[in-house]
Amino acid sequence: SESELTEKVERAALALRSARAPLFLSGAGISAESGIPTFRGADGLWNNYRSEDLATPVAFARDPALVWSWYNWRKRLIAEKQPNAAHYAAADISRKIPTLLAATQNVDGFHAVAGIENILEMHGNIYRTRCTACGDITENRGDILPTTPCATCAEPTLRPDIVWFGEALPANVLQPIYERLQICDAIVVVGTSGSVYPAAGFAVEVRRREGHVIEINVDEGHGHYANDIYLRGRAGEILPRIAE
Ligand code: BJW
Repeated sequence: SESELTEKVERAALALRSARAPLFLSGAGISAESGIPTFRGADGLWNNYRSEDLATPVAFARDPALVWSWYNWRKRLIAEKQPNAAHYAAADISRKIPTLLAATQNVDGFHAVAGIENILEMHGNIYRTRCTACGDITENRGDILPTTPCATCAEPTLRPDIVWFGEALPANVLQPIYERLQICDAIVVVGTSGSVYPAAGFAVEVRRREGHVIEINVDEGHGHYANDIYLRGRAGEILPRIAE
């Protein structure tokens, strides 16, 4: 009911404000209201595309043109859309709670556009390319072909600067998160199915330490544990209420 939700929003805001080492984690669901498809669920990308054909190093080695056409399509889609109320609320919360460490699994860059400071992009960014020959990372907003040359070396071997299945997450992103998890007493988890590691393990770790797990998701099947504050609903409606 509405009064139950209001009570939970207040508890969540209090838990966050009084936390010593708060952590924020978002997933594809936070961008759903911007019109960006999620991966899993009813309209999820993985219903029409096989992740193992597109989001693995093996897939890219086998058919770089196919992988690039998928990423070019997603780049164009994201370029037409904007951050929504949830991204702005997250930026608001991070301004009000300067100790908050914020991380996202999303590659759309919307958190940064909405003005959050220092968002840790765990799975990379769709507007960057990485040269497989020299490692050069460049902002690259246009369409890429397998023959598009790298600016710093002759090799035409640009890949998306994105973390695929089986690849390690960047250490400079993971290290501050793992340090935070050792002392984290409240985590806000927004719009993620919790099916991809290591991000899926963060709430588990905070629970183990008996911290608060504040979770926002439209789906049922979340928030079954003692210290959980489960807010079922759309991120764009609930997160702004926590930010108030
Ligand atoms: C709303 C909403 C609204 C909708 N409001 N909510 C077995 C056990 C443990 C681990 C493994 C294992 N087998 C394999 C692994 C490892 C693997 C993994 O976890 N696999 C699982 C599938 C089991 N992980 C990896 O490989 C990672 N790397 C790694 O582990 O490295 C180890 C290593 C160490 C040293 C050397 C070498 C290796 C890398 C993972 C990379 C993930 N990459 C992807 C795609 C690339 C990015 C891109 O192209 O965009 O990242 S997969 C895809 O899933 C994408 C996402 O970031 C990620 C997570 O998805 P997310 O964000 O949770 O989205 P959805 O769609 O799943 O959920 C959306 C949610 O929102 C739903 O719950 C909705 O209800 C909700 N929602 N609308 C609120 N309006």
